[in-house]
Amino acid sequence: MVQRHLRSVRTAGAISLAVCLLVPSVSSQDIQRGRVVQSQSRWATNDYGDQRIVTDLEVDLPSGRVSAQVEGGTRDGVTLVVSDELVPEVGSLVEVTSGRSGWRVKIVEEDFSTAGRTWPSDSLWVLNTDNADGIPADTVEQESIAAAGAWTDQSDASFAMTFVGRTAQSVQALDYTNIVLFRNTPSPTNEDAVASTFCWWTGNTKTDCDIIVWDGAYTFLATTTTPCSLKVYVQDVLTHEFGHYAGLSHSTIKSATMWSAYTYCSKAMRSLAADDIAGIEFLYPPDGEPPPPPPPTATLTATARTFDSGVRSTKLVWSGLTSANVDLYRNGVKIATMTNDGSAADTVPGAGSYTYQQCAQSTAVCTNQASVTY
Ligand SMILES: [Ca+2]
Ligand SMILES: [Ca+2]
Ligand SMILES: [Zn+2]
Repeated sequence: MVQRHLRSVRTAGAISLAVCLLVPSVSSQDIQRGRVVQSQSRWATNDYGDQRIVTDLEVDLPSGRVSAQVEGGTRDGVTLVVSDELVPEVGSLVEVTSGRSGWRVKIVEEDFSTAGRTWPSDSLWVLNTDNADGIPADTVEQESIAAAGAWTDQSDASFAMTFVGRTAQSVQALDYTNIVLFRNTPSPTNEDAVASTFCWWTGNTKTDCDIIVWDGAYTFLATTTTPCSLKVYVQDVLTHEFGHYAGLSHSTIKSATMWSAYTYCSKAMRSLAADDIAGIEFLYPPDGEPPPPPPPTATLTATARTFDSGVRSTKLVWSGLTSANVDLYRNGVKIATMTNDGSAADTVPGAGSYTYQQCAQSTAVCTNQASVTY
């Protein structure tokens, strides 16, 4: 499978950045191919106090050499990757396209749909619900949980990203706390970005992923908010970003959640495509055995009958138990063991309420409880 990596690069040494979820999609005009000829990473901190590794690049193109900075890289044995895109290394083949905010560089990479880095176990994350578009905190929380849960609920991957609480923290850093937050600015390095996922790892093991929604660049909506025009449904964007968080890169399949462009007002990304499911199950193979089918539901009905003689006799009808014999319980006390033939009668000692249950003999496999009153 072909893998697409998008980056935005401004010329002449200005800042550039890995790009996620461009709106609109990158134009195909004025594409030039070239190779990275220099790549040098360093630590940096931006105006928000965010920890960064920044890589200075030079790219040889047919039209000349382009200098740029890319957010992400490896320094002092630590790697930062933005939106799980690979960091351009010397020799990387890239495509450069003119874009609204300058130049974009797409690394030409083929034959895999993930970066191969995974979490060693289920990953916990916290949420800062503060946003500038008036989405209620409870709604932000609910839709964030749904976005993370999509990767578990819609696949058989043996992995979960679990919400553990809210936070007031608003700085993205390698602090072993995975945070989802809104920032009321555009991305400082790419005005087109809708959201970005910043991940750190050592070896092939992820250690920290932070998701930033660029609240200052777009208007975000809750699912139930309509009408929508030139706006972004936050659950869909977060579902895409949690795909990066899990370890997926962009897909070349346009219908996939991990496609790199969001279409305004679309609610499609919250539903995983087969390609997304294949990707997450590649990273986190399903457990060997499928879960056992649930036992058939056993049911019991009880009917109160009072005969002319004054005898009160409860008619019991049940089904769904597979044992030869069944134990009949009345008000929680076993009163008889009988053949499992599906019907019986119980004469009660007097007026009152009686609750019945049939269980497979000497087990806790039981029908529902059924009550009668005389
Ligand atoms: Ca963090
Ligand atoms: Ca906004
Ligand atoms: Zn992305």
